[in-house]
Amino acid sequence: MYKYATLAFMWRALFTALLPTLAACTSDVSTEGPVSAEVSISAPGQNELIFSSVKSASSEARHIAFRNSGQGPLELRTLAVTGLDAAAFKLSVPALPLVIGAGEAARASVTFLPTAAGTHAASLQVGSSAPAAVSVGLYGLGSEGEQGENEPPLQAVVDTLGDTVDVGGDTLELGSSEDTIGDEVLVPLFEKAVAGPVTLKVVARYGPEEVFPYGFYTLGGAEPALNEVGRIAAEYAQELLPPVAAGGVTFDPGTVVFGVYGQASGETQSSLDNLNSGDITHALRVYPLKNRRGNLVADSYLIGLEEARNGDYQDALFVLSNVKPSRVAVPDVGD
Ligand SMILES: [Ca+2]
Ligand SMILES: [Ca+2]
Repeated sequence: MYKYATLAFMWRALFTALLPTLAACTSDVSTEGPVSAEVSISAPGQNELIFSSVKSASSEARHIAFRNSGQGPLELRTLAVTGLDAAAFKLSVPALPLVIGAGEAARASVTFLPTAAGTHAASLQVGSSAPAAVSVGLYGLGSEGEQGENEPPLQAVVDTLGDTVDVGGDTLELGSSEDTIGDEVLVPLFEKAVAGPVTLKVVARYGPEEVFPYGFYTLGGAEPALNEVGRIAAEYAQELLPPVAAGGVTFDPGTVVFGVYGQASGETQSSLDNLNSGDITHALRVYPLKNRRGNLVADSYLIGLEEARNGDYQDALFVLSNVKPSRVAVPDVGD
């Protein structure tokens, strides 16, 4: 499963004076217009790639496309990974310099090979004939190994993802008390915030190696009505940004009040504590979502799920968007 990044370059005819041998190709370029270079990737507004891997093992490659959206040739000159953790990111690039024709693209790939556990950060610097400098943030989470004590703490998970949230501790085990910790808020039930679908996306899994179904539930009947939104395959049980194996990431609850659930280790873990009959009562911790710049993301929450009892709350981590806390009194169900 690859995540693509596209670097789009715009330019003006001034540039053609610097490349006289290519001028014949650019005779139709307008001399008007802004000088700009911009990066766009699959997640709009986030010029970054995120990786995870067990230490001393290589992650899957992420591919980057350098797209020339101008009307004449663009010269790609240098690609370099810089920053404190640059050595952990391996770049595979075409021979440079490389001229990219108008409307065409060149591709490179990046893999993450950490030598230590923890959060890693670096930057891919792109040198080209486009006037503005372009860079892509590279973030990786190394883990000691798979399962149990080898897994990364929830705080390292959210730090790598760029969610500037205090989850309530840097250690693997956060405790399973019903008291809020860190930036946690007690929100057992939600409502849709504005028009359009609600998004429920699994952004990390450090849980048992099994298929993980998840979704939302509604109340009113004798039992909660479960509505599956998606599933993550067993092979993606220990990583950031696992692909969805079945189902999707959006649903539309209309005006109905709902909670979030996941199903791990033969139990259902719900955002409403009274519904949890397994080893753990407070199975989901909910945090208002903040982005890498520290700004709150409107109507969005991080939700960490604990499937058993060790209290690491990263067995699954969701981002739930376009919701607000329900004002409906929490019903007396499940006890
Ligand atoms: Ca756990
Ligand atoms: Ca875990």
